[in-house]
Amino acid sequence: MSIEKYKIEEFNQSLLKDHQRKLDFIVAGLPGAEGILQKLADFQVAIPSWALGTGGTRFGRFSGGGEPRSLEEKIEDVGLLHALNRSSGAISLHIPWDIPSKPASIKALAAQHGIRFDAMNSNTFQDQPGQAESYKFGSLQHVRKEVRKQAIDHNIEVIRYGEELGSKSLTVWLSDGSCFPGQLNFRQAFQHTLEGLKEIYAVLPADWKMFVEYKAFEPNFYSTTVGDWGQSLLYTSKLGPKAYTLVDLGHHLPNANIEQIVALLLMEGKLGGFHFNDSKYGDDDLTVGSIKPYQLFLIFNELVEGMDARGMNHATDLGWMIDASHNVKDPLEDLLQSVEAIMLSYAQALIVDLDRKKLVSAQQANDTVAAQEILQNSFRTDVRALVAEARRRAGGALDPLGLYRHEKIREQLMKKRGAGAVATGL
Ligand code: LRH
Ligand code: MN
Repeated sequence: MSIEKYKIEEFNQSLLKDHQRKLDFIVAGLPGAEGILQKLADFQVAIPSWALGTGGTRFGRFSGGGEPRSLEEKIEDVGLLHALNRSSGAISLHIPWDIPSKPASIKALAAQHGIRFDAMNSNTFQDQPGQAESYKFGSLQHVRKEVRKQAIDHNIEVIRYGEELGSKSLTVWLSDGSCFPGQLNFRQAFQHTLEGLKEIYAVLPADWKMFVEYKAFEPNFYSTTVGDWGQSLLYTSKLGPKAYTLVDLGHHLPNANIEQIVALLLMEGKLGGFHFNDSKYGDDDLTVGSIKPYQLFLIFNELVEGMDARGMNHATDLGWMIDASHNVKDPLEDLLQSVEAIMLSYAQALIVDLDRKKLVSAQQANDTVAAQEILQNSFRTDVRALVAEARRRAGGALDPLGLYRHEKIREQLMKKRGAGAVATGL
C-alpha cells in the first residue's frame, strides 16, 4: 500500500503556517542553514527487513496484525516509510528470512519505491529445517570443519543474492562464543573464525565491503568470539581493506563510551557503519534515541568531526542502518520515530560543526566549561523544523507519524493483510 502525494501535500498545508514560524526562528540564528538542509536531504537510513513485524522475547510475542507476509510487502512497507519521511531510501535484508526468490522483480519493485538494497545479513545463529550441520556450538569458530564450511558457503550464497539486488556489502554477525569457562579454546576459536572470514572475504566482489559486527553477550553468556570493538578491529585489520567494523549501539557492556569507540574506528579508517537502536540494560533493540538521546548526539558529533577530518561523504561513505525489535509498538511507527531521532542528532551535530573552531580553541585552552557549553547548546537546540523542512522539500510529510495515524494506515494494512498476518524476522 502506498500513500498518495496529494494526501501528503494536503496534510502539510494544514501544518505549514506553524512550521514556517518555527523554521524562520531557527534559520534566523543559523548561518549555513541551507547547507544543513541539503545534507539532511541526502542522508538515507536503511530499514531492517527483520523489523517490519512485531518482535518478541523468549517470554512472548504479541503481534499487532497487518504485518508484511512476503518480501514484496516488506518492500512496500519501507516504500511507505520513505514516502512519509524521504529518509528511508534503503532496506537491509536478512537471509534466509528474506530470500529474494525472483530477484529481478524484487529489484524492480524496490526501484518503484525509490528503495535500494543496503547491507545483506547472513544468519549462522539459527539451524534451518533440513540443515546438515548444527550451529549449536557456533559456526565459523566450530571445532568441526564441516560446520565451518557450511557457514562459509552460506555467507557466499548471501553475497550472491546481494549481487543480484545491487547490494554492495555483507554484514557478518556471529553469535559464536561459549556459556561456561573451559568450554572453548579462545585462540582456536579466533583462528577458525579468521580463516572462515578470510574465505568469505576472498570471494567478496571488488566494490563490496564486509562489515564485522561485534557483540558483548547473548546468546552466549560467558564469551563471544567477536565480543567487542577491539576484537572486531583485529579481524578487520587482518582481513584487508574491504573489511570494516560495524557498531550496533546495543552490543556494548554497560557505560561503554561508544562515541570514543566511533572516533577511534573512524581515525583508523575501519568504521563501516551502524545498527542504530537504544537500550537501558542489554541488547534491548529499543527505539533510537528513546533512552540515551545525548549519547546518540555525541556519537554523531564524533562522526561529523571524524568524517570531515577524512574528507568523507556523510551520506554514502558509511552504512547507516537501524536494527531494532518492536515488542509493544506498531513497527512502522517505531521505525518513523527511530529515523526521526537519527536525523535530529545528525542535524544537531551539524550545528556543532558551525562552532567547530570555537570548540577546538576551548579544547586547546582546556576550557572544559566552554567546550561543554558548545556541545550542550547544540543538543539543546530544537532542530525539528529543520529536519521537517528537509523532508517537505523532498516531497515528504512535515509530520510523518501524524499523517500515518491520520490516514489510519495500520487499520488499512490489517484489513488488507489480516489481523493474524505475521512477518518473518526476530
Ligand atoms: C544481533 C543483531 C544482528 C542481527 C540480528 C538480527 O543481536 O544485532 O545484527 O543479525 O541482531
Ligand atoms: Mn545488529
